[in-house]
Amino acid sequence: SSPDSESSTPELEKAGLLNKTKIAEGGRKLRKNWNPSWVVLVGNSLVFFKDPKAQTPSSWKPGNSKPESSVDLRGAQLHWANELSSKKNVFRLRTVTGNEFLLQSDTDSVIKEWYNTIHSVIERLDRE
Ligand code: I3S
Repeated sequence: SSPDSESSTPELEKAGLLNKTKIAEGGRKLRKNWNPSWVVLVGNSLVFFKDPKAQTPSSWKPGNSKPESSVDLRGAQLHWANELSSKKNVFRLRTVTGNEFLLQSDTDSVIKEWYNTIHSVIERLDRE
């Protein structure tokens, strides 16, 4: 792609299904509630949608599916966190506002790719 499109338009970097639980909101600890989530990395944000498979076909037409929540990756911290769960392949994402999420996949290659991609976005934002 041209340098122009890379610098101006937020591009879709990655999308897929992960298990997700929010464990803190504004620094306040929350009770875990794991759920499958459709995760989209676009521009500087990680956007969460409800698991499309859990929805009716009509509720997930383009433009019809609204995000459940979204995370600004600027200044965020990313760490492997297998000690925070009995599940394997868990990492923790902490935003500057003190929201914390655990993300997980049973598939090693899937979680590694997500970790690496999110990590590179955070590093890019740190350099800006
Ligand atoms: O870290 P915890 O508290 O052991 O996490 C487990 C619990 O949140 C549990 O919920 P209840 O305590 O409401 O039953 C969840 O069902 C588990 O999935 C949590 O542990 P894992 O190890 O799956 O993250």
